[in-house]
Amino acid sequence: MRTTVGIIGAGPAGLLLARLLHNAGIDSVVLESRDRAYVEQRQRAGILEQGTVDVLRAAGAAERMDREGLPHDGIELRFDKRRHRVDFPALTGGRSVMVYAQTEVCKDLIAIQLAEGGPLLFEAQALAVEGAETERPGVRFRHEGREDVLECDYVVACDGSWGVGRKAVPADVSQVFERTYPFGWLGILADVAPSHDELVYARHDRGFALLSMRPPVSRRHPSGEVASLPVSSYITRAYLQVPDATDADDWSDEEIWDELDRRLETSDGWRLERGVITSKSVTPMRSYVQEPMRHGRLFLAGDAAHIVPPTGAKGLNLAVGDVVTFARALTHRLETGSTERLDAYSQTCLRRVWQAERFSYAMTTMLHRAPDATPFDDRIQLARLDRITASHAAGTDLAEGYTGFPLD
Ligand code: RFL
Ligand code: PHB
Repeated sequence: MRTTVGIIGAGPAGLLLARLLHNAGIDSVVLESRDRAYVEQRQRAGILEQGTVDVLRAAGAAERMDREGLPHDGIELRFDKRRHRVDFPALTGGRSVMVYAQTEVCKDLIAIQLAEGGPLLFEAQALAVEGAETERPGVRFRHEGREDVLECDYVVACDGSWGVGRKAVPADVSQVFERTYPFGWLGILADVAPSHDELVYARHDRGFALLSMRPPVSRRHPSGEVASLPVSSYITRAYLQVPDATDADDWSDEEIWDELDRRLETSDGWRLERGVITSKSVTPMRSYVQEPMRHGRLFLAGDAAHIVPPTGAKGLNLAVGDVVTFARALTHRLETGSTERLDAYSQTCLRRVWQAERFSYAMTTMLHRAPDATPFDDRIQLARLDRITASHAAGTDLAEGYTGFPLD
């Protein structure tokens, strides 16, 4: 099997890359180890930055997002039972974000790819990247019980944090920067309308809590038409900071609601609506960057190269930035013969990656309570939050980081 760009992984990075290359007239093959249903149902991100929304629109993959996604113009910070709204457009000159789940982005991109794109093979597991330093790299993979090699001009590893792409970069040319946090997130989905019309990020002495939302699972009218959806039709997505290595089953539904109630409480009588919890899982928190993001003709993109803790809602958006950078660089190479932009890929991506790492780290440390936190640390967190409420400059810094750093 032979193609121009071999893509490992059909998460948001691999799927969007295939779409961008198709639009630029460049052929690719996507290898995905899981089946379609698994990829389409894996619960993850929920917030798209303005730049991600713009890229999906320009790629012709935003029709459903524009109908069903919820544009959000701000978030609420809660601490000391107080509420403070951060107004994104007012602070950033008109930028905002979109609530539209990663599952839906993937479903949309898969449908387009299967209808008009190049091959997308499910249950095709990449085993190794070969010849990254040569002109003819390849991906050895297993599909339908047989081993085969996908020969390519370029390989882009979009295979997430546990993939094989990153392992093909020799240890002596790569450097890893990493931080783990001594806590995780217990995430739930619940069949009840969100209790607030924007996301709520809460700092509490008992730990962090986040109130978010998702579109309802069934959204079609009998006519087949899809209506534009009011927030009241959405369901609740919420997270609680929990100790490292917590088992989701250690928490009963009632305990989860009680804890959300405590951490989200305000002094103005706001109420949290409860409902049936339909999903519960725990995610560890990690910051990770592997440099460089390119080795010969192998390029790393998305979670394959970097992880951020989810507090800043940056992971999916960074993945989008990487593949846009690669697609533009390869298009430039094919149009002009110059490898200048491909050569600069790692440096171009890493600048944005480190800004997102910084932002996610700052949000995480401002809002979570470390197990060894001292009263001094608590006061510093409150002072950081208070600064955001009191200073236009501090509010702008948060709003610019949240709505996203520019792609260029
Ligand atoms: P993915 O989505 O992990 O996709 C990688 C794909 O590669 C496949 N794969 C292989 N295929 C073939 N051969 C192999 N050997 C393979 N090994 C792996 C996998 O099956 C998979 O399909 O990586 P990608 O595309 O880089 O996308 C990254 C995002 O998924 C991730 O950064 C975000 O989900 C992070 N994230 C959030 N990001 C945001 O921008 N906004 C958010 O609000 C947000 N919230 C979150 C999050 C991540 C979370 N978790 C679960 C880590 C909330 C949570 C709870
Ligand atoms: C989500 O809705 O899953 C979500 C929202 C904001 C975050 C992280 C996750 O910062």
